[in-house]
Parts: sequence; C-alpha cells; structure tokens
Amino acid sequence: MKDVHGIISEFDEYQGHKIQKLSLTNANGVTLSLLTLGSTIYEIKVPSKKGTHNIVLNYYHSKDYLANPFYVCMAIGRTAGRIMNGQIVLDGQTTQLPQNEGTTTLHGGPTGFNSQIWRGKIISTAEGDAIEMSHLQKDDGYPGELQVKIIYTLSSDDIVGIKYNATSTADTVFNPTQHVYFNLGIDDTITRQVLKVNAAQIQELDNNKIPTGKQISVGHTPFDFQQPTSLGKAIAGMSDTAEKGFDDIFAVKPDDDNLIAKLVDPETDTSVGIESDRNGLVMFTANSFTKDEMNLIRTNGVGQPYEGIALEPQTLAKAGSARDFSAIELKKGEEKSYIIKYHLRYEK
Ligand code: FUC
Repeated sequence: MKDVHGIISEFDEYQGHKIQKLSLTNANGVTLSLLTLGSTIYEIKVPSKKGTHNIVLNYYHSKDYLANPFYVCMAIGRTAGRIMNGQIVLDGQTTQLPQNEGTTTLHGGPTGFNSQIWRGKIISTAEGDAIEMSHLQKDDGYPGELQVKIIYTLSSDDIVGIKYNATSTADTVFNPTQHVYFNLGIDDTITRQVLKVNAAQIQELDNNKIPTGKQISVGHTPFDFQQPTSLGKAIAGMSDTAEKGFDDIFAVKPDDDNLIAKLVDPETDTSVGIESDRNGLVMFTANSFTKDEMNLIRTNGVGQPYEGIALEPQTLAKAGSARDFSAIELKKGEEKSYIIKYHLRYEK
C-alpha cells in the first residue's frame, strides 16, 4: 500500500500559461502542494484540533507571486543571495550577470528560477508518490545551460524533502534554495513563535547586504538563537537598526538532532526542524512586508511586517572574500545535488 498520494490540478493562468498545482498527501493527513510557476511551495497543511492549518505563506493568484519583491515560497536559483556588482569570477574569468537590485544580482537575477514555469510531474518512489519539477535554465546571463530537477517528497512520518539536482553545459555556479516563509501558528505574525538556530557566528554585511568576508560572534547580541528564543523579543532587540528585524546570514552546523534550525509555535504545538547539507542559513523576518500589493491569503489580501519568517539554507560565500565562488562552482558535465528537509510536528 502506498502511503503518499499525489494529484495534479489546474491552479490558474499566468500570462497565457496554464499553472498547475501538484499535491502530495500522506496517511496522517499532511499535504504538501507546489505550483509550476516558480516551483513554488503553495501549501504545507498539517492536522490540527480544528481540522488542518497551512503553515506557509501563500497568495490567491499566480500573478501575486511576481507582483512584489518577496519571493514568497518560490524556488531560488541559480544562486540564492546577493552577488556583488553582479559579477562572478570562475578560473580568473569574469562574467557580468544581469543586476536586479541596484548594482547587485539578487536570487538568480531578473529571470531566476522563481520567474520560470516548471514542468511538473507526479513520480512514483518506494515510499509513494513524489513531485518532480524540471526546467532547462538558459539565456539568463549565467554561463552554461543548466538542466535542473527538484524532487519534493513527503514521508509517512511527516518529513518534507527537497532535492535540487543540476548539470551544466559550461563551468558555472549553483546555489539554490527555497524561499519558504513559515508562520506555524494562527496569529497574523510570527512574534510569539520560538526559534533555535545552530549558529555561533553571522556574516558581516556591507551597505548593500553583501558579505564582507568577516564573521561576527553572536554572543550577547540579538543574533544569538543557540537556545530557543522568542522571535518577538529578538525582533524588539533590532528596533534601533534600519531593518527593524532580521535579514542576516548565519553560519550553521547541524546540531545533535541533525537540524540547523527549529521553529516552534508553542500555542498550537506545531514545529518545523530544518535539515540541510550546507553551511549557511539566511533569515528574513519579512520586515518590509506592506499592506499594498501583498495579496496574502493569511491576512485576507494584505500583508504586514513579521507575517512570516523565511529560513533559506544555502552555501556561504567563502570566508575572506565575497568574490570567491569556488564553494558554489558547478563544473561542466558535473552533477550536483543539495537537500533541504522540513521535519514537521503538530498538535495531536
Ligand atoms: C531574503 C533577503 C532579501 C530579500 C528577500 C526577499 O533573501 O536577504 O533582503 O528581501 O529575502
């Protein structure tokens, strides 16, 4: 008997293209849904005393996902984060990428993974159905045509798995992530939720939020999440910064439970533990969410600061230089894979 069942349905249309929704449901009643626009996680629904509740942010329509700069739950690539002056250097050769945030290339540039329509399929695995999203990423300014596959799984013990796999026709860079904003509770914001991040250091950032190469110790700062910490309190500790919240890069290691981070909503007893095979985690507490153009379902068509928290596993820029790309290099013909796993717990 298969424990996990997949179905495909029509979601809506975006610029004349049919957008599909692909869903997996396990025997416990947990559902994971993806949209082919941006290979976006649309919903993660967990059972609760009142039925089920969705623990990630989502919008009513496909067009909403690209109408603002927040990448809500979308696949990010080829490179998560910011590239200084949009320039990558591989084997001494510089490639100028298209810039989409002043002089910076952010989250794969203007035609990154999130802006693409992916080919979605339900595939069969030993544990049951899974979702395969595939796409040939080309003409985006990065070297090489990149064949990308992302496999999304849901296990019978409530683990959401994401596996990114890519090969390229030329030496290039590959550092994908999923820009999932969690809000595990029923409140409009995450300020009553509790976060643990297994990081003793963050990266120092310049005025363009580009890593300088220096690491800063989190001790005695609002960045210390080594013990479970109230997000409301931590955000209050950032009130005299321009950001008024977190948009920062943590240098993470797996803890004794093999997790780099864990978010808990004490009120509904819901949690997600994050597993990753990489050394970085960007945390963004949705500080700049606004009422306008944020057609989010959770808050009935508006948005607000701290409505969710994005926790984005990725590979860190090499210590010492924001211009050393060796850690994320993908050689021509080489195959690289990365995994992210969300371990879900909910009230029973
Ligand atoms: C994170 C941040 C960025 C941006 C984006 C939506 O990756 O580092 O500042 O706002 O999310």
